[in-house]
Amino acid sequence: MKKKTTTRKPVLFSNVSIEGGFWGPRLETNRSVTMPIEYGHLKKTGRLAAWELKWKTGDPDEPHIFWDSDVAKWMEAAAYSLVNRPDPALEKKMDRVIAQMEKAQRPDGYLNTHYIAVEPRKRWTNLRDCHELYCAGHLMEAAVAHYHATGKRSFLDVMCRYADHIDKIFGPRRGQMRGYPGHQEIELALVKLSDATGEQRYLDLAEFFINERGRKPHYFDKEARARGEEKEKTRRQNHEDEQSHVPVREQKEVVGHAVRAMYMYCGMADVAAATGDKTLLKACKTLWHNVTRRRMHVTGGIGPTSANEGFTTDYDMPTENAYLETCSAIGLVFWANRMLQAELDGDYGDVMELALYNGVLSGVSLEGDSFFYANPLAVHPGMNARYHVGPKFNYRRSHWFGCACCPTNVTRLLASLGSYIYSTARSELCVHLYVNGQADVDVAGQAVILVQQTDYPRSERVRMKLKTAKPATFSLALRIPGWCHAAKLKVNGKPIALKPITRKGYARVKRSWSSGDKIDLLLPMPGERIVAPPAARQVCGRVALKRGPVVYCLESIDNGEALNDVRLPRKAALTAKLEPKLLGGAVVLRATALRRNWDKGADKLYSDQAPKCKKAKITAIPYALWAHRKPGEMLVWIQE
Ligand code: FUB
Ligand code: ZN
Repeated sequence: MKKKTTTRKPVLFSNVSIEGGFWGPRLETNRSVTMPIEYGHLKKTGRLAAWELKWKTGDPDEPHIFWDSDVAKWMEAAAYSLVNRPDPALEKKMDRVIAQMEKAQRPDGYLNTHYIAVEPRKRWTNLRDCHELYCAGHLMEAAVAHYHATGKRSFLDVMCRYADHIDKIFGPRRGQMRGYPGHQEIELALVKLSDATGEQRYLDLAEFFINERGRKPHYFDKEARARGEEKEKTRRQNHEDEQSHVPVREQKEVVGHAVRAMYMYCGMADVAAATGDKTLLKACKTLWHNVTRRRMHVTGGIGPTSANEGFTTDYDMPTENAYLETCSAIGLVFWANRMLQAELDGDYGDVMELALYNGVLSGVSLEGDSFFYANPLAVHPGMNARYHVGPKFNYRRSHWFGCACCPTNVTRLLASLGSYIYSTARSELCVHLYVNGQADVDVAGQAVILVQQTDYPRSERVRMKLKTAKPATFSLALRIPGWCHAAKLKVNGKPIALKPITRKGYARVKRSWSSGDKIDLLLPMPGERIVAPPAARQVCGRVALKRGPVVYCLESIDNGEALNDVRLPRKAALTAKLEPKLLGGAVVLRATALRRNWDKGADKLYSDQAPKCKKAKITAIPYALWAHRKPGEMLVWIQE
């Protein structure tokens, strides 16, 4: 389809610097600690050596079907990091990996370490499960990032050859395969590749993959028969796991594997933006509504069960067993940012921010060296140690995983965080996130610098300053978060009434802006209680504590054991205090709650006596910061 672009575009991280404040130190840790550590893991586990194609049957470290994606996500993060912080040694390291990839590429353009080294005769025989197109997509994203960062075409050319090969194999023409990925990812990557190269075929291929999905006769059934597989009598049979149960425009509920779903919706939003296809955008909005109104956890985590790493039913909100993979919260951030460009609606910004500060950030430690895969909302270490076997479900962060999708995913998101803060349209500059730093943008035909000074979300105050060579008339659209009920705005010290200028969560201040103009935004964020609907039976009758976008939890190191015994009376005041020395500087919430006097000595399990309660002080910390001290219990949903 003919190319058509939406008018709103994110300001890319290359034009945004983030320093100090809440994010500066986290991003520095990401660059200087996490990235090198991850490179070490990629090396140690054989993921880098896999590209040498020396593996033989019987050797250790058999290249796994999605190892290529781990290396790719690391390469993408490294490329982003080169933009704002040139690093010749890192660039050389990347060049070496790229040279290895180029050498590994087959003459026809094919490139996948597992299928070249381990199952050379089985290329493209199991699209449903085997991740070839998924790995290709991650490599394409990395190549585009590397090209933008360095201007070098080395990686991009490799991936264009691979994309050309895939474009020959797949498509609607006679002799082509009408397949599509079991794990979506290549769709959004092909749109990026098309943007970077101007090659329309890549966009058309992304559109093909999206349009073909779920058509009957079902491709995955056909290929399963060709593999000689019996028809499976499992949930796989209905193809919800990989969101191919019906064509994408007919999908009304988010189902199946959560990361696959998120990446698919990103691809749909991208194709919709690039082609102007309103039916795809409409499908995205329907799915958005379903996930955010019925299937999203209070932390912005999604996909509650490990059974399919994904969605279950409406309002299913487990706590101790909640899976909520870090990657799926990351996928939600990616998708929300795309939806924001399609439509300036604070709903998207609110969810993006919620997932970022909670479901995503919990995935990496403050020190940057360990990670959560699952992000449950309650933990009892005794229970976890015994029954939630393996590092995915854990009460402390792991240094790495056999299935290591999450660590490098967080790294690439944080390394490009600048791209999620602003957008520009012809005469509009939008601010979605409040982050200390500076953006250099073009708006209304003028170069404008916007400086943000803030310690948000620890602080409620955001000061912005503008610099322009000459006055420029444009509208500054500021997200007024949905959780904020008493926002206040001043421009050059003069209060501006927000109600008349706020629509769908964005306050638009239109005027002629001059250098030195100051904007002060106050976003009061008292500690508050969040309740869930009765249908969310696992958490109903409980409250989650929240301050601004930050969700809180109790840990036993602050509150003693048996956290489920804590009851928080509705009237108990919540006080917020910044503790500069705690967990890198955290605002804690304190309250006087109640605890039951349970007769531990009684030799029986149950009691027919109403429990007597005594007062107990509680301290809650930001959820993303749990599991940094002595292991113990953790609880988000507190009994009221
Ligand atoms: O399958 C590749 C990645 O590993 C998925 O995105 C994650 O959910 C994990 O299964
Ligand atoms: Zn993951």
